[in-house]
Parts: sequence; C-alpha cells; structure tokens
Amino acid sequence: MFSITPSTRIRPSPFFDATVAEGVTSFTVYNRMLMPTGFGDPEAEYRRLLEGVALWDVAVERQVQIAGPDAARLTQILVPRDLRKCVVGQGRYVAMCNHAGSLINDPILLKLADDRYWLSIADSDMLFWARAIAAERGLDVAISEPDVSPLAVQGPLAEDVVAALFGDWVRDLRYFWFRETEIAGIPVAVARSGWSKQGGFEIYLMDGARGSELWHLVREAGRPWDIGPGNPNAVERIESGLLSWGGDTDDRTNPFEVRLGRFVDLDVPDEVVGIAALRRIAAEGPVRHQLGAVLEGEAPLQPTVLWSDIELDGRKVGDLTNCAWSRRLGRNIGFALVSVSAKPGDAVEVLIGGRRVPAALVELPFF
Ligand code: THG
Repeated sequence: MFSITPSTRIRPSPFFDATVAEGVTSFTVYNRMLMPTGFGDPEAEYRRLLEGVALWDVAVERQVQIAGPDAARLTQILVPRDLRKCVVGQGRYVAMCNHAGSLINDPILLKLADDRYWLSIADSDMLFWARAIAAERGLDVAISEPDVSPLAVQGPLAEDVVAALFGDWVRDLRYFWFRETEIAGIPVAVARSGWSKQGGFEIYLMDGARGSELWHLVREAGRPWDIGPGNPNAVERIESGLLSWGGDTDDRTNPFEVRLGRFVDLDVPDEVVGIAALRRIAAEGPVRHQLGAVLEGEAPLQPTVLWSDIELDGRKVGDLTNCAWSRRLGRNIGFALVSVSAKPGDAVEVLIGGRRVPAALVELPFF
C-alpha cells in the first residue's frame, strides 16, 4: 500500500483525529480535503444507516459564503432557482450551472440573513467561480470560505439522538431548514439534511478547533441508540437515487438530464448565469436522461470507477455512471445516463470488466 504525503494543499477536517480514533480505513479526496469512506465493516455501516444511526465526517462539504449589500442579488445570479420566497433559516437544493447550462455543482443553499448566504458545495471550486462572477458584474459582496464544517447524523434514529443533544425543537425542523445554536459553548447550526434518504441532520460546526469535542458529544448522546461511525454510503445513495456531482455528471450534463429539472425555474431574471441556455434546452428537450439499471447476476461485481458503455441493439446509447451491489435487491444496480431513445423496460447490455452484462432499464429511484 501507499500513503498520502502531508501537504498544506490537503486541508485537515476538524473531525480527522476523531475518525482516526474510530478506526477509519479509507479516504477519498474531495474539495482538497480527505473524507472518510469506510471504517472496515461495510455491511455493519450499511445496516447502521438503514436501521440505526451513524455519524459522518462531511467537513468536505465546504461553505462558500456570500455576504454584503449585493449578496441576495449575486446568489440569485449564481442559481437558476427562484429564491424570492426563500426565508432566513431555510435551505434549498440548487443546481449551479455555467453559461452553457451545464451543471457545475449541486449545493445546498442556506440563507443565514437577508445579506448572507452559504452555498454548501459538492466537489468543485465554487469559491473562484462566485468571486469571478461577482467581479465581472461589479457587485458589492464579500466572498469567503468560513470556518464551517458539517457533521452528519444519519439514519432512522438520528432524530432521537439530535433531539437528546439539542432539544425537541429539532423534531419540528423542515427538510433543509436550520437553526443557529450552541452546544457546550460550541457554535453550530443544526439542519435537517444529509446525503441519504434514511432521514437525519447535519450539525455545521462553526469552530474548527472543536471538532473532536463535538464528535464525542454526539457519540455520547447517541450511545443509547448504538450510534457508530459511517460515511456517505455509496450503496444507499444509489438505491435512493441521489446524484453525485462529478461522479454521475460530465462536462456537458445539464440539470434536466439528471432529474434536477424541478429545481430549475425558467422565469428567473435574465441575468442568472446559464438561464438562456437552460430555456433553450428545456424548449428543445434534453438529449439524455437518467434511469436506473438492474444488472443480471446474483454476485457482487467489482466496483469500477470508470463509466461503462451501455448498448441497446448493439449500439452505444449512454453510460453506466456508477454501480453497487444492492443488498436489498440482491442485484448490482447503477445509474444509466442514456439517450432519451432508451426507455424504462428496455433490455440493454453493459460493457463492464471486459464482459457484456445484460441489464434492464428502470425508473429512479430504486427505493
Ligand atoms: N451536505 C451538505 N452539503 C452538501 C452535501 C451534503 N453539498 C453537496 C452535496 N452534498 C449536495 N448533494 C445533495 C443531493 C441531494 C440531496 C442532498 C444533497 C437530497 N435530495 C433530496 C432528493 O433528491 O430526493 C431532496 C431534494 C429536495 O426535494 O429538495 O437530499 O450532503 N451540507
């Protein structure tokens, strides 16, 4: 095995020491940070997410803060979703696009004040993008990456744990809504959020020096519910149909192709980046769409990090963009980004690991 050379370019998560103490066994790189991807027992980690409660270091979901007199205007310019009704304390899932209408990130937007927003970003450099657009448009804003690091508590028992820590008010939080508060003097924001469909919360730590302390507070509060470590779960998110930007998207993927059309409002102002292209794509109809694929065979396939060709009647119609063994279905499943000529119910072949594997196209999500 090899190791990763320490560097100031690979920034530490405030929860790094805690995850090492928990026995983390693998990491990925995301937003120039390390994110845990396993704690040595994938089956237990999956079961904990589906039946119990798990604690995830998702500090890599960095915040791009937009503050100042023109913050509301710039945020709307960056996001093709109508934000006029978005109130302080509310979060929304948004599809950031470039001028061609291609998806460049899919953050959760949090409105902290009328003149202050966070974009909680996926794995691409939206800090540079936001600053460039602000400068080109001559807007009066301050754009920064604040000291804010989400810690996710996910699973059906997450609400009990978070309520034990913060109080029963968390039970009334609506999806993506949040409240700023503190726990043992540690400043945090608590949101109902997270990259799973098993329910849960994210605790946004606002003091990077206190990561271990916060991790242990949640760990102790979760003891009665047998909380344990985990990470964004590749199997569950595929079963649930959640998008991984950069994994399931390429350089020309637009929101309509990957089921994010419902987060695009075509009547936002003309100054919104990409809106002209998105209106044109919506009028013409997208070329590709995202379906599920259920592969034949009852043994787990070796996971692949590359997209696999999908053929229909011997002709390439698109790509399998991910693949995982679904314990619940007893099949290998994945997302198919395919020509709109390929429909649910079609029998296709996936070229994977040097083999042609028969597969059926289905609607997403699987669950
Ligand atoms: N946590 C935080 N920030 C993030 C992520 C996170 N930023 C990047 C990335 N993950 C954002 N990706 C998603 C994708 C989907 C959802 C959440 C984060 C999600 N979607 C639901 C769905 O598609 O069914 C609900 C969407 C809705 O109806 O509004 O939950 O994990 N802090």
